[in-house]
Amino acid sequence: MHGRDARAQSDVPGAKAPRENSAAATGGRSARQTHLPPGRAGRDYLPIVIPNGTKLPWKDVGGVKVFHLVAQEVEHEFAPGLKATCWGYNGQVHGPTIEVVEGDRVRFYVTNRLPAHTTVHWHGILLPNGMDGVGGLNQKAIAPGETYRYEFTVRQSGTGMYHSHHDEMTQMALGMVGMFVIHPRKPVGPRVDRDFAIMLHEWRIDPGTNRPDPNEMTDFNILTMNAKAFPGTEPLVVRQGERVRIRFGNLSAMDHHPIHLHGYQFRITETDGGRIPDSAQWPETTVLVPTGSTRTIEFVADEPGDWAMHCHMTHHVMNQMGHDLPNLIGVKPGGLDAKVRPLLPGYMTMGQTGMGDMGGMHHMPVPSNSIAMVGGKGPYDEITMGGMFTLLKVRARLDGEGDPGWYTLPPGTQAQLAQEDELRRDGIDVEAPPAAEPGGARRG
Ligand SMILES: [Cu+2]
Repeated sequence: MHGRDARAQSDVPGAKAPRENSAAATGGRSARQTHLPPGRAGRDYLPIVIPNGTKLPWKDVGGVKVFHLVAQEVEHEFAPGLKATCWGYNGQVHGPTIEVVEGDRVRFYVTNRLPAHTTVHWHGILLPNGMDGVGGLNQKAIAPGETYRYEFTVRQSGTGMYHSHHDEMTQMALGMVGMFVIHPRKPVGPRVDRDFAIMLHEWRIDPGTNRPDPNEMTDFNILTMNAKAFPGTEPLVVRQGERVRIRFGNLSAMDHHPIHLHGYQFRITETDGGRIPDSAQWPETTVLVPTGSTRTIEFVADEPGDWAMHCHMTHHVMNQMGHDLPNLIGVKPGGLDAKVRPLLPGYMTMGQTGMGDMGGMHHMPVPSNSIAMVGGKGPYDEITMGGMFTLLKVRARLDGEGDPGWYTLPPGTQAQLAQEDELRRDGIDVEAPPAAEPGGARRG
């Protein structure tokens, strides 16, 4: 017996992992004797929550979890005002999340309703070679109209993904990706109260067009969490004191995404290679999710409020931003606008103070089927963010599972316009700020 068999056996109590070349591994009769009964929500695991997302249903057929995945064209809304014709699964972009339990026997029927061939690769999932889904290498590609069957026993726990592995560049750029969450059969690590999954992705959708452009290599202009760009993203809602897990997957074409959570320190507890031993976890406030990877974080939500969570690449929190703009910061247009208007009615020079005024609330007109570069409605002002941005809403009390609305700040805990008497009291002269001290020289 080699090491891989030994590990798989110890990971799945009571389940004998099939060797790669055994009848079990190739879907033969003995395979059905090696798996465990289908894991059930509530009894075997806490179901995950997918903001803006869906799950793929299954049925129990003789102790096997049977799924049906349909690859097809999907009309998808990225945020109010922006729709595009994408490719996805079962009417969803991205595909519905697959949620199973270690030791489950799973059977996926994959029907291709696209105009092109496709396959499904189960990314990060340990399985027999012939089930790996690389078109041409492990199987014939699934022709339009055909239905293929994939079947294997799940012998790990953690967070994986699935995606097309035929003409990846086109099909993944059009949305053909999804999460594949596997709960452990026996609990691992501290019990969590909330378990979220978020897929990160990037797209090129030129204003006024209605199909993502798969040929784009560098200049992506729609950055999404579960295929939504802010202000289309749904918040993560938790009760104060709960232990929270967030699983991030990234199948962006070209970019890694450093996801920053405000207000908290967390630990990175899992990669797609499995659980990180407690002794090897370290604290972070930003988790880098490389493309082709998953990262899982955990923390106790002990501080109430509305906390921002977003990619920290600043161009990834913009919507449909063109990057070949001249730099207008500090430019004084003078009489320019008046001179240009006879040629371009309604012309107005913009961007002299940045992009903060490009939001939807400042009645900037945008082309049809496009969204403002930034801007969601906040309780105090416009939130000048877009793209890969969402909120963690932590509340002492929750009524139901829905969005609890905006957080009511306790009196005296919010940044305010400074008052004259405060400035006087603290010796602040706004016209004569103190000179900065040298940082490198020894003082005194
Ligand atoms: Cu990013």
